[in-house]
Amino acid sequence: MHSRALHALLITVTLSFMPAAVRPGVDSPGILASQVSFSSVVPIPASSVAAPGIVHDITTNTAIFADTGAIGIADYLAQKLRTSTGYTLPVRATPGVGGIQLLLTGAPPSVGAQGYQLDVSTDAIVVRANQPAGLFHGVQTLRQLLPVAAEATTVQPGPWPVPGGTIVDQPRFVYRGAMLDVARHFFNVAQVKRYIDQLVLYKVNHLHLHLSDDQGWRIVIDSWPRLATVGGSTAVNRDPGGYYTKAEFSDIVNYAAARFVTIVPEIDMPGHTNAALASYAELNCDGNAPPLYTGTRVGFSSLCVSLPLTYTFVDDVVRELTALTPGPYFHIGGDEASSTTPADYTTFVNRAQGIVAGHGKTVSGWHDVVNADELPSTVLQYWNTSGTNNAVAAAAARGTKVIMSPASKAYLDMKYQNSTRLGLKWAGLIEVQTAYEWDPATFLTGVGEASVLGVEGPLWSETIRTSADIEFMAFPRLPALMELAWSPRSTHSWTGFQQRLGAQGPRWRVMGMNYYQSRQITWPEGS
Ligand code: TNX
Repeated sequence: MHSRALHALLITVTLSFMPAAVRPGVDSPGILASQVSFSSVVPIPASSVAAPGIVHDITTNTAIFADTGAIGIADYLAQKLRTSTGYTLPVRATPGVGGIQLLLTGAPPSVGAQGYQLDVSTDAIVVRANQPAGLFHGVQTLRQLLPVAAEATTVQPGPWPVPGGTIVDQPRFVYRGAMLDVARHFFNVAQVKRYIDQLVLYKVNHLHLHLSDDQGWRIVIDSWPRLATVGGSTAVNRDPGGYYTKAEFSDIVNYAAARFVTIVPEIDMPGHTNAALASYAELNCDGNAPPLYTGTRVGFSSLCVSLPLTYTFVDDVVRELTALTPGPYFHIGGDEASSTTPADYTTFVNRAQGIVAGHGKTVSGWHDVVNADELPSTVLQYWNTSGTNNAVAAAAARGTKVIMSPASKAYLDMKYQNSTRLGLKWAGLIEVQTAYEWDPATFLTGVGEASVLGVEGPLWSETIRTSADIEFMAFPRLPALMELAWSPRSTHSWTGFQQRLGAQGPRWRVMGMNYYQSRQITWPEGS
């Protein structure tokens, strides 16, 4: 038997992982060998046909050929693979022969703006898409078809086989999101970038940053400097505060954009505003600034709806943040405003929507904003646990789009089990199966497939302080949510997912990530 073909059979190597973090190049080579196949890709592709016995090896001679418009993606892939393979992997303009080809021609129209076709043959690895975003998603699939050692941060011995076949893949929903609460605890630029790098592997294309809350204000606003310097000084439990300068925020936006992730900034209003009210006495109805707050209660603060200065403030904040944010959405929060009267809530949300629209952005908000007069373009983010909400259903019937984040399924800050060290449980315990076993298009009565813009996994950070904490709560539930958001419903299978997800564990190890080793998942031995 040809040694390549033999290798294709032998990549089914029994894994033996050390309980501690893997040290690529130090631990035994077996740690880095793992079984990859078309059936270990998450989210599962819309369609795939394996070519048994066909393998394409990436070798020292492999070049990456890219169409104009795909050079950046080729550089991204080359950089990742150079680190682990040690090969030069030159990036060249098309046309070329063999190697890895990233092409903006020849993809089926059916894959749309975000989908791709991936063909792996003995001759070449070819990714085709109609738009760069599709190529990027195809490259993420390709990463998952390589041995996990390809994710190592030091040079590994190889070989680097990719299983042969064809994948034609496109998303079910256009919006696939994660939310990070940087207000309850602050996460710096490096931590946000690290999370972005982990998210894109599962085809997330929006990162919603919850930039303000009672416990902290996290972005510099030049016309209201004390928001950051005073309001940003605290965090839950008196942990260190922090904020992004405008340059840092732009750095995050650009880093995300280079990975086809749109940043959605949220300034939560009119409730969840104690950090702002504590920074400026004149924003309070009684002219007195409340103390800064480091607890975890919700619903006690409100902007002063009758005060003209409130709208100057909102306009300044929206204008300055909008100038930093190329994406279409501005999230106005709007949740849990229990210290605002219903009439004031409506007045405030209506004016805030007008301000956001006036600055050229589409409003998104927690679904509570349906209690005001939502604009036809406003996107509602549904967070409640109930499968019935007449107001949201009525809005959907009028054409309003909904992002599904039901807390009992999608909240990444809920505990997995009672014994989980991190997290809350007001919306219930969310084991991996619970996160996977629901349908975004049937969860909420009256909000069907056509009304669902997508799915988002919010990670509130009352109990979350480190990157290791973020990873523990997001993995593996975020990939579960992203399979719901990306893969056609016809592919849905818990038993299939248990296997697919298990195959990700070794990859997370090599990437140096923390994750929850759920007993519901078939992890490769020892991982
Ligand atoms: C509810 S649901 C909140 C947040 C909390 C979270 C904790 C919603 C839009 N708001 O203020 O951080 O629960 O799980």
